[in-house]
Parts: sequence; structure tokens; C-alpha cells
Amino acid sequence: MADIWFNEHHVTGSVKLGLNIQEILHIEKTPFQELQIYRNETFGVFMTLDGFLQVTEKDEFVYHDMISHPALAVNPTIKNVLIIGGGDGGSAREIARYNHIEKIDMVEIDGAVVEACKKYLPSTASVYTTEPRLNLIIGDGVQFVAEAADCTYDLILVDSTDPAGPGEGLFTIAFYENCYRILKEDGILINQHECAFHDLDAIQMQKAHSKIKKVFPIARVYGFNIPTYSTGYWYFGFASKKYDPIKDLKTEQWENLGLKTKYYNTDIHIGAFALPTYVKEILSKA
Ligand code: AG3
Repeated sequence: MADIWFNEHHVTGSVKLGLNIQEILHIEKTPFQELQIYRNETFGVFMTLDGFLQVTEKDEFVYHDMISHPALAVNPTIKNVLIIGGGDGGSAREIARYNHIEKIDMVEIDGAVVEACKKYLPSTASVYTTEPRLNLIIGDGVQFVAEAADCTYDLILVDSTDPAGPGEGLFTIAFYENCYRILKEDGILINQHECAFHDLDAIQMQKAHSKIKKVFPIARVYGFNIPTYSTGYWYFGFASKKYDPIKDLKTEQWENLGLKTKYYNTDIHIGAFALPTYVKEILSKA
């Protein structure tokens, strides 16, 4: 095996994660970012943007289960969903498993990500060809939410990159305020919430939480174990106008749907909102 490696630096000059590159599939400088797709013997095909790991075939199920199912288990009547980012298609794939969902609008800024994933990551991106309820818009999510009508969506998923580069505008008060405005009166916002262990990441997490808390009456954070992201543990935010993620969990209703999932279940749902003390402290200072 060739000795070529993809490295994601978690702490500059001190800590990194390495995946051996078995095959180079796609390298492109898009108008927005550096897009790379490789194959690793253990994790399968994986995509990176600006040097940060986004998806691997082997562990994407964790992320896509956890971004999608908690909100649907809290409000089983969600019909209209907006996904911001998520160009690999994994979030749309999970949402589309619910027959009662009527419409999935997805706004991805970088069409090159969609095209490359269709070619190399069909396990997430085949949803583009199989799902008639999915309406893909190649455009800027910040602008989209600014122009969308009030009370349109039941659920918004912000499946973004880190808050540097094209993802930056998705971590601002103005963006969260527009999300609030375009959500219905019982709307839920789930957002990619970074990680809490290394100092610079923890600051990003804290900043995001402090902004969301200003806009939404209910703002919680939940975690999940994903081996290829920094420290193996990552977080989503659950912000909502009405529903509490634990008190309003519809365990029986969700289980009666009979969806087969590999990471999510209603026990994990409850456990995911239990946070380590250092994370609670970071968030309470937000
Ligand atoms: N979105 C990116 C999650 C954060 C990755 N950050 C990192 N590796 N430093 C994943 C897209 C999946 N649909």
C-alpha cells in the first residue's frame, strides 16, 4: 500500500488524525473550497472540504442518524423540511425515510460537492435520483433563509462545515433569527455544533450556543460518537420554539414506525442530551 496519507489537524502542530489513501478519486478547487475524495481501506470512500473530514462511508450513518431522527421523534407530524448544506445527500436520505414528509428543500452552496458525491458516494447521494420530494437548490443558505417566507418549515437542519470558509454565515445571529422566523410556531432547528474538547473548537461551540440561546426559547446540545471527527465525539444543537427534546419525545410513536437505524434509538436519544461536566460548563458560560 502506498504511503500517502490524508491528515486532519485537530490542534495545529500537535494533534492530527490520519487516514491512509488507498486511492485518489477526485481533487477539485471549486469556487468555494478544496474538495477531495479518497478511498481508505477501513473507512471506505471519504470526502474532505478544505482539509476537514466531512463523510466516510463507514461512519456517516452516525452523523446522519443523529442529525435527522431526534427531531422526527419529538415531532412526528413534521411535513416540510429545509436542509442547509448537506450536499453529500446523507441528511436528505434519512429524512426521506419518513413517508409522512411532504417536501424537503435543500440549499447547498457548492454544486461541485453534489456532483462529486453522485459519482463517488452513492450510499448518501443516490437520494438525488430516487427522491421526488427532494428539491435541490444550488445557492447560498444565508440568502435563502433571508428571503424565505415566515412560518414555512417544521424543521431546519443545518448540515454545515465548520464556521470558517463557506460555512461561516451559518453561525451568525442574523442566520438564526431568519431560521426562527421561517419556522412554524412549533418549529425545530438542528445545527452542526462542533466539538467541545480542544480549546479552539470549544470556543466555536460556545459562541454558536450563546447566539442560538438568544433567539430560541429552548436551546439544547446533544452528542454522538463519530470515530473520524476530532476526538471521536461531536455535537448537534436542538433549538425549538415549543418542544423540549426529552419531555416531548414520542418514544412509542417513533418505535411504531419500525424504522431500522444503526445508531439512533430512543435510549440514545435521551442519553445524547446528558453532557459531560466540562461541556456543561462551556455551555453555561455561553
Ligand atoms: N459536515 C461537517 C461536520 C463537521 C466536520 N468538521 C471537522 N471534521 N472538523 C458533515 C456533512 C455530512 N453531511
